[in-house]
Amino acid sequence: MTAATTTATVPLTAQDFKSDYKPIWCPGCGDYSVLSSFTRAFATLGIRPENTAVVSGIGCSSRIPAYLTSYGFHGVHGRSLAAAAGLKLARPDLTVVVASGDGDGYSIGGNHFMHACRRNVDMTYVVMDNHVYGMTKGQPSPTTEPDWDSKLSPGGTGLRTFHPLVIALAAGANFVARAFAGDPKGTSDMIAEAVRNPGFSFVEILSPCVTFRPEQREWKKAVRTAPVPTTDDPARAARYLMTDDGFNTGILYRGERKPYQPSMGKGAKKPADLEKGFAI
Ligand SMILES: Cc1ncc(C[n+]2csc(CCOP(=O)(O)OP(=O)(O)O)c2C)c(N)n1
Ligand code: SF4
Repeated sequence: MTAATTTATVPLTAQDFKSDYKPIWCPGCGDYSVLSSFTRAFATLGIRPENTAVVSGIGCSSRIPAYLTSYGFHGVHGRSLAAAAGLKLARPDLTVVVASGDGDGYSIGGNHFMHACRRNVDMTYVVMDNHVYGMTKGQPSPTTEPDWDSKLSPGGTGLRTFHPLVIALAAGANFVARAFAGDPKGTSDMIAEAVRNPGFSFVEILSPCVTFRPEQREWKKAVRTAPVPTTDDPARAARYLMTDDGFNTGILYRGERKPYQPSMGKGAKKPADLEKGFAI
């Protein structure tokens, strides 16, 4: 970002949100496109890097904060939502976006996922789902098809898949959407909408891992816009999602739950006072 663009009056472009670090993802990885959707969404929202924090865990997808000029926190595997919730509660003025993968978010972080939906802290959770652990070389994840045959899971796991969108609805997420990395404009619009929506917003992005799941290059032929309008009825959205094939994109649910706000009344400690307790 140039010095001229650091003043609040100058509108920022997507480029202003790109850091000088070059992504090291495999050529063709869907995460490149998701990164562009992040920067495009941030520019559209008119937010500023100094007022934005992107928090992640571990995985190829979780590298995203390093490639952005916003504040970033690349934490431990599966714990991004806990770190992000703490950050948002301590600094409600920041726009907080969390980036994750299906291993990071639904396996080791699965418990945090459900409770983040339930708590409804005002932040946006973006999961790049490639139905595999990419970073650790191709183990099956909770969203891997039961019959996916690979060197590490000969004959497939035989396990039914986790259904992230339905689980998010059942647990109380306030915004539930599915996007496809191959549609960067649609994905950036969806991320921007998710950030605008108060409360916990969840955007699942189908983001192909071309190295361990090369067949996912064909996803572009399977994805389509969901033939149903956005609903404010979680049961209706869940019923639809339970029977779809996982390739319908769009904002499937938008609710009106009030975001969680901790009590700041009499006796409540301010973050600065809490920090004093840890001073060495
Ligand atoms: C506590 C802990 N357990 C396991 C690992 C090893 N590990 C690193 S990334 C990863 C899976 C990442 O998969 P996913 O979230 O789907 O991201 P992708 O690489 O596919 O984007 C695992 C198991 C770790 N870093 N820390
Ligand atoms: S291993 Fe898969 S997810 Fe990781 S960078 Fe390569 S293509 Fe992307």
